[in-house]
Amino acid sequence: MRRVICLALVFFFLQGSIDLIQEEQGEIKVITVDSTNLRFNPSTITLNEGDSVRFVWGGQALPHNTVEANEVFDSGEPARDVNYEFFFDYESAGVYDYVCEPHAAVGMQGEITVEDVEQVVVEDEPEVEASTSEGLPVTSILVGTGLLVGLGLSWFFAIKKRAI
Ligand SMILES: [Cu+2]
Repeated sequence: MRRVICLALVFFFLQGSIDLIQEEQGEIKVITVDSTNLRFNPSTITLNEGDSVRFVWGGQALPHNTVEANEVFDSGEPARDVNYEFFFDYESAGVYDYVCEPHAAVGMQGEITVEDVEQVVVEDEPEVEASTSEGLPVTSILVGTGLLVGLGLSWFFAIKKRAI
């Protein structure tokens, strides 16, 4: 009976570990071009690691783009219609300055501050393929360890019972 309880506890613990690996979906913050046609709106934003920024405009009188100072992101050639999204992963905390290349000289620029987010288990965003191929060995190790712990506890209780 004790062995069954031990194994049940071990599996409960394992289930908890697996649940922690689930990731939250970040927010998407939208940046457009304001009515002057030469400014980003808003030009300064703060977001968290795991969030995305989306640059969206359509039917503009002048073509625009968005290029980060260190080429972290780049929407490509200036265009009157743009829908460009960039994801800030869990190692991206920092400040990102960007410009619209054709209008940088007249101050069409902005700044994105990405704040650090504590992550309990996962450090990198796992790729879809990697999670299925690497997920199995990790689970096997956890189950193996769990079984050993369960057997150890059963043995401990058996010894204890005999001692009484
Ligand atoms: Cu521009």
